[in-house]
Amino acid sequence: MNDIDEKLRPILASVLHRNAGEGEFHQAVHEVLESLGRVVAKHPHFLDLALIERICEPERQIIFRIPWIDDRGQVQINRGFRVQFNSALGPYKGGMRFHPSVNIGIIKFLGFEQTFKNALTGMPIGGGKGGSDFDPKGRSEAEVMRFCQSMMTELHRHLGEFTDVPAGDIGVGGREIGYMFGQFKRLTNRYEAGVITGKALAYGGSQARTEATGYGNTYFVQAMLETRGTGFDGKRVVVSGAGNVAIYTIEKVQSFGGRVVACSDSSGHVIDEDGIDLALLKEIKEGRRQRIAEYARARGPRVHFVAAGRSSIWEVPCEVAMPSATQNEVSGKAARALVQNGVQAVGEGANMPCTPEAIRHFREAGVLFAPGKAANAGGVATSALEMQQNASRDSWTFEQTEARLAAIMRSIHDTCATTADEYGAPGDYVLGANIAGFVRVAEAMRMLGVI
Ligand code: NDP
Ligand code: 2IT
Repeated sequence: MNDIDEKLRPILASVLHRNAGEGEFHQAVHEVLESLGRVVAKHPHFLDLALIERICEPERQIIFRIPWIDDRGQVQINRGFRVQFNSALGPYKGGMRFHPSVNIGIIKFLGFEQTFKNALTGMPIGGGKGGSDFDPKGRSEAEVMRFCQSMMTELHRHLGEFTDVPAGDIGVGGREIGYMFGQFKRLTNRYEAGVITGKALAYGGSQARTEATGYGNTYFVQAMLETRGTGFDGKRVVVSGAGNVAIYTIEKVQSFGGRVVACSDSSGHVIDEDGIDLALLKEIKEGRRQRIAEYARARGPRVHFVAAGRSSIWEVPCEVAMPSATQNEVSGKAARALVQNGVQAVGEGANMPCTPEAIRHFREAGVLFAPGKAANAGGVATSALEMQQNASRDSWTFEQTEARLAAIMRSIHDTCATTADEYGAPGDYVLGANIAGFVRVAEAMRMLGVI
């Protein structure tokens, strides 16, 4: 608690007490409150009206049963969640995660982060998150469809283009979004395209939404590197994960001249000194839905597969690290290895992938560090562009949409940098992102009264 301003300590104590056992949520709140001491010192009115207490309390939390029948005729039960965190700036907006680790604390941390992230985009979207402990791995197409339909049978009553707009996250991609939208449309008898984003182009999706999170993180890191007179060209890069965010990070880094030498999934990582063959990775991961060892097998003896638990992907030397798998995947030990190997910049593609200890190491070593709520905001920003296209029954070209994404990422970078300067911590993107996101949400909440 010593790193928190004393006026904010009772707020954190109350969050810890009222959300017992929700470690990831505690971690996310702690990190934001650590930054807010400088805000309340300069602008004490943010302590009024319980603004900070209210921002830490979700507006609504929905937990429900999802029954479905598997291919053997057995009834399966999963738990569904939607945390509608904050709607001061617009309808709740944020993805759905399907992963066996999902619980209320994880969805709450993601919804909390989303609120500040969405504020940083400058777009009219509030924060929310949802998901289920359903594990899509090894499930047939028909099982995934039945599960998505059962989930939406309950969830649809809480959604709407002006109420709450889900999208994808871990375990939820174009296929799942299609099944969820199909069931929403059937239950409501409305073609309300703006109720969900990440749709395929065939039925109201946006160009560049699939690429947006990975591309956006790459734009953000490029902007950080430029502040030190450098860029991706010729740099060794490690990207963890091999899902949506990782794949399109690798694509953009390669187009900027970087060499991505390693990526991973939960079973381990591969090291490819010639640079990841992206067409092959896409075929294995997006097409065949296979494990990452298959990439090493297909590439031949020059590529190594290292099973999870043997050694960490973060021990592979690199100049830029872009963690794009899941929360707390970069430990203090991993950060020390990265720093020892000369890492210059870290861009969080995933949500909260670096532990507080890891962030401390990067900060002390002067490593450029982009926090997820700023660096991975390109995905949700492009979701907001998808909502905009749906509302005006329009669709833009890839080039137009990507140009908007690039401008948004530049603007988020500059907002974080200037906010950090203004609050006496130049180069501290964590502080800049937390403060700029908080101020935008808190100002709107103040104007809307005590609700
Ligand atoms: P995907 O499901 O497409 O890919 C996730 C990748 O991370 C897979 O390679 C997966 O491996 C790995 N992974 C997931 N959980 C774990 C775990 N517990 N341990 C080790 N590896 C794991 O998800 P996304 O790419 O969409 O999401 C990745 C991260 O980016 C998440 O933190 C998400 O919240 C964040 N994010 C996503 C956005 C989006 O638009 N999709 C936007 C902003 C942030 P395996 O297949 O073996 O499980
Ligand atoms: O964490 C995230 O920002 C996402 N999973 C994307 C959310 C969205 O609504 O596009």
